[in-house]
Amino acid sequence: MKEINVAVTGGAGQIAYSLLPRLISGETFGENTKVNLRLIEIPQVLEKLEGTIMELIDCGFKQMGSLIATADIKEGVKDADWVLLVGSIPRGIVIDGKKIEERSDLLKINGGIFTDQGSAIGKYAKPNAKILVVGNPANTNALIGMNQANNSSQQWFAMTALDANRAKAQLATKAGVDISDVTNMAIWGNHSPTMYPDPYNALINGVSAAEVINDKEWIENSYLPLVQQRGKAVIDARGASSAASAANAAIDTVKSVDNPTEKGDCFSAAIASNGSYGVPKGLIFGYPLRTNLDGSVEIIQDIKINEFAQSKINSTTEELLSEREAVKDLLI
Ligand code: NAX
Repeated sequence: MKEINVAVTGGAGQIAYSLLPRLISGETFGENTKVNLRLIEIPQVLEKLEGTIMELIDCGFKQMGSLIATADIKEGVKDADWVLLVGSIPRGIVIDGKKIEERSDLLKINGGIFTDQGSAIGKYAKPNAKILVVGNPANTNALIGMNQANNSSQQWFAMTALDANRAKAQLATKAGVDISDVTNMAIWGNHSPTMYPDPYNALINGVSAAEVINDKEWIENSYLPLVQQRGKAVIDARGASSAASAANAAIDTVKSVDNPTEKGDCFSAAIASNGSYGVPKGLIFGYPLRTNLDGSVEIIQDIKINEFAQSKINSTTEELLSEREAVKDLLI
């Protein structure tokens, strides 16, 4: 059996609870790959993490390799092939007597975490490691981590696959088709309410979804908020943020990066911009991506951007630029 090392931060959190069994069940990395898990948590939570580990052992998956629980990021990411950065500090937490409500404060606090994690990944993870940031604010956390890692042979992603799955589901429901009939769904920009889920280039059975639905008012005024606010709707209903669907999206992303993309389709994740579509270089920006047969991941070019799409792409770019400005002290 082939072996890989997978490091996950936030191992005792609710997303990890759904994610970890699926990483070692053969589903994500294949039946013939043994997965060595390195679970990284803050020291106060290591005891709780033991409970999750007991359950992982009790699942009895034959693809489960070694299991390490640690609060030491260097030990956790050593020789990692994949690093899933799920852990972060949530909005609303009280630190030094102050309730953290502002996005700018959240950016700085989590930014501090991602400087140490990024630098450890750059030094100790494998040279070809792939890193997926789930913890919010995901794009800017990835920007900080990638910057600190300063290792161009590694590849950083921020997760927008949950947004893409939500965007496909809403189109399928509206058009009365199966979700598998919806392809080519791109999420442009930030994993935040400014993201742009693209209904014009998404396809329903090979035809533009916007054309199939043929309701411009719904597409431009109802569809976007439905997708953009779906996370909040889940919190309102469940009293907790999306966990099973977030874990599923992380697995979708790993599989999309590790396997060639079907012809005519794309997958969604945020990666460092190379200037494509006029987005400033280096911003971690959600793009339609493709994995090639040689394993390289590229931004799909020549997608038609109409005026409506361009205005949305401009707004989400502005937001990412202001986030970058807010954390500029953490960038090297
Ligand atoms: P939880 O609060 O259940 O778990 C987070 C865990 O991270 C906790 O156990 C905490 O102890 C740990 N942690 C905090 N700082 C850490 C550090 N420095 N090193 C290691 N572990 C650390 O949150 P959960 O619901 O699992 O969500 C995790 C993150 O995913 C949040 O930031 C959340 O906002 C984000 N999400 C991102 C999504 C995306 O699409 N990109 C969607 C789902 C989710 O909202």
